Amino acid sequence: MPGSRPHGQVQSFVLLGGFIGSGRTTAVARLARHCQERGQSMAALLNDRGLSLVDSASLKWRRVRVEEVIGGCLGTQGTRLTSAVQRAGTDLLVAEPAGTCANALHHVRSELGEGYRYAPVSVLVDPFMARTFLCGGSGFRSVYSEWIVALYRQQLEEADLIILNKIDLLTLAERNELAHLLASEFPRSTVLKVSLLTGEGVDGWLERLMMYEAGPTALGGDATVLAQAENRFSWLNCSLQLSSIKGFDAHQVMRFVASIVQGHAEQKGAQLAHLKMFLETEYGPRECVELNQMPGQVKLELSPELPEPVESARLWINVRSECSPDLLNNAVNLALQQAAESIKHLFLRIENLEHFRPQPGLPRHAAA
Ligand SMILES: Nc1nc2c(ncn2[C@@H]2O[C@H](COP(=O)(O)OP(=O)(O)O)[C@@H](O)[C@H]2O)c(=O)[nH]1
Ligand SMILES: [Mg+2]
Repeated sequence: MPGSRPHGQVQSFVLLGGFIGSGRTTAVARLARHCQERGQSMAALLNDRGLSLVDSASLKWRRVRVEEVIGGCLGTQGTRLTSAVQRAGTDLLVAEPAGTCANALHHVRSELGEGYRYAPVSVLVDPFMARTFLCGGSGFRSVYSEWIVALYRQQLEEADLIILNKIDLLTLAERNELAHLLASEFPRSTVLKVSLLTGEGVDGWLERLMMYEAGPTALGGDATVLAQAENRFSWLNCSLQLSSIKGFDAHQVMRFVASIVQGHAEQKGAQLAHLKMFLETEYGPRECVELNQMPGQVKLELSPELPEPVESARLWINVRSECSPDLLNNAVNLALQQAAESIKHLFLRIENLEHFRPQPGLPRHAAA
């Protein structure tokens, strides 16, 4: 029941907001490790749309307890949110709202009530996006529409802590300059410089999350911005089985699929906000490969090579872009078809493939 404290051990609620690609899932995994080391129980509340979610697969593979809250923005999910919290029953709940959400804590708090310790709201930022958001130039503002730019601002306005992530990619001077710019633009927030990759600054941040409380969440956010921004994005989620009697090179398959999807989208004038894949082998070493591409940063990130050819695997593909869902569907279908035709002995069987754009005005619906 909304407003009452659930059964179980739930005590602290940590919200990790931010735009797509800012590092929220990486932070969830880092927090899970922190809790494991201290014998605390933790569950990740992943808020997204549809089935076959890469982040869920990747976190479960890392043995993180995952509860999915599937539908619109986390704060609008009513009973789905309360049920997920009750199912979890852990010391700590770490929520990753969908990248197109803002002002989630305001709504979560009114849904769950005051029986929790709400940790300071952290909003993660990718330095490249933050810089082009603040200073212009080719990047964020040239890639996304005004609604997405407004959403990005709204996300940051909710932050108690702005987590300037990926500082390993910046010089010392760049870190300081960007932190200063963020602090001037969002004076109610404290800016922390962090690299989830190297661990720099992470302990100090986690300490604050564990010790302090969220500031007052007076802001409910501008509902028009949220609705418009959500309605601009399209989702594609897919999961499939891959097999080959002779074995296949997992990296080759993922590179191939990524390049066709990316190439097709570009050819049609679309920019992918993120293309993320996760591969889990069924036999032999259970290894994973993840791949992300950020706007303006052509980037292929692959986990270390699998030690031997893979005979059987499951692949998850998630694509998010400010374009039509059909475009994403065509791009992924083309990539899978060409992979089956061009990579010798590779057999693909799609389990689930859905592409959609959230319906405006129906914030509580679950994606089809
Ligand atoms: N260089 C660098 N990359 C990072 C860091 N944190 C996350 N990433 C990468 O940023 C990408 C997006 O991260 P992810 O956690 O999936 O972002 P999310 O969309 O906000 O959940 C992935 O390729 C991560 O490996 C960091 O501190 N430094
Ligand atoms: Mg994520």
